[in-house]
Amino acid sequence: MKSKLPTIGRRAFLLGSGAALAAGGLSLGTGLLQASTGEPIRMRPRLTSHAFGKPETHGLISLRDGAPPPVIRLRQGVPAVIDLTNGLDDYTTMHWHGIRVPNAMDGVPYLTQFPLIRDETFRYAFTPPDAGTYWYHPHCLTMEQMALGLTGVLVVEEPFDIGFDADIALNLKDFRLDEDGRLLPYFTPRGAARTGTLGNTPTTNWQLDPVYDVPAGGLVRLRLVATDTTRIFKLVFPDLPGRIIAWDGHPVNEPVPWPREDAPLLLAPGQRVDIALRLPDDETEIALHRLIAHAPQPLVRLRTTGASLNRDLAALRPLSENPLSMPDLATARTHELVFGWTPDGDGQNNGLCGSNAYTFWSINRTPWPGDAVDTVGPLAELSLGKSYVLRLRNESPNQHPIHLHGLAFLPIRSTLRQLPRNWTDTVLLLKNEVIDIALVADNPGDWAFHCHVIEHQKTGLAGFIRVA
Ligand SMILES: [Cu+2]
Repeated sequence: MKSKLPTIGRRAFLLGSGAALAAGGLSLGTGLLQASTGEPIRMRPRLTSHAFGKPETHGLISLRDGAPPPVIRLRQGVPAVIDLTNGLDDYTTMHWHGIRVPNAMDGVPYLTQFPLIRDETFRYAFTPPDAGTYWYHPHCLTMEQMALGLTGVLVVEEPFDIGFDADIALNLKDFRLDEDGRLLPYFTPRGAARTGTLGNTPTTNWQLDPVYDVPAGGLVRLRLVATDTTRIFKLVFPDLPGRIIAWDGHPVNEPVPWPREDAPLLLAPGQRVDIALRLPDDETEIALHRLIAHAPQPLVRLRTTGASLNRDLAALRPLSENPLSMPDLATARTHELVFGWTPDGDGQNNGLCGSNAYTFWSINRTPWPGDAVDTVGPLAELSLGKSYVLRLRNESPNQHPIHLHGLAFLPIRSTLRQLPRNWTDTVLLLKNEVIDIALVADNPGDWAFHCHVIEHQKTGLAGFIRVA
């Protein structure tokens, strides 16, 4: 028999944004939201302030005052209702990254809904088909609102208990601040035309060096979510018994190597990785690291407390399979999509949802000029229920995490490396790499398809794919 903490004790270790879950329910104040009683979850983006080890930074955006957007917990197969009320003077919408929602719930301005003006409410109602780790962020004024903090983790719980003693969501994001805590420009034309404008203040759940208490000898699930607008994280995990259990929400089909300092794991904007870790038996401190200019820097520290729970990784139940359709490669038609640097394009010169007057990037030689456009049609038209291969060809010397809304896909081959065939919604294209991805077009609608380096997205590296 495996040893377990009593229910309340186990739940007390469910951490979101650094706040513990109160016995008897979840509420906004604890940093967790859950659709449990059929009551809608209410979200209201608003301006707030927070201190990142410096004088307070003003002009941030969150759903809470002085704290990061909360972790939302939904249940697989259970309907969720989220009312978004815009508390900002600017337009906004919300997108549920990686969740296979109905198209009208996808939160993409002009493509699936009109953006909200101040105090306007939009009801998002969907039933998450897949368990796993996802996240949410606005899709209008994406650059500004995400850079200012509006990115949150969304957990879809499995229908049964996997057997962890603690479950911690880690929202990885850099801010760009001066010495007095003032916000520096997060969008620069120079950055947008190259790697992007990197932040200088690395945070996890908006904290510089968070430490969480975890039970000694216990099994912890860590959900790492790259919500930064630019940074491709290089992750190093501690030399402890553990394994990567899910990639971009879905249980892994093929093992992903445990990353070490000489071979870090790349986690690009939009991507998630879930790990299971067996904690040391004694009271000590362990850390997960990210490499910054080859130097390891802790992104979270875990302090083991209490008598050892003596748990065994083998006692964990396997994650439940998500209901995904396996593409039929024998009948799949191929569409090629070329990502390139196409300088000096004209953008949509009206600023709608943060559109720029110029573009640098293109898909199939066509720069996406801005959010409210009707001059550019779909990049590909897929027949509902059919299998496809999308050949993603990076003709630029920069890396691009390419994200497709509404559908999950499998990478099936790369010109540069061996890629595990794990389900994903965001695949990192290395410089000059070509990756074939395969999918079944089983969710109808116009699905946004773009680079998740937001400066690239907002200067042309975007478009949509139609499934009908
Ligand atoms: Cu890009």
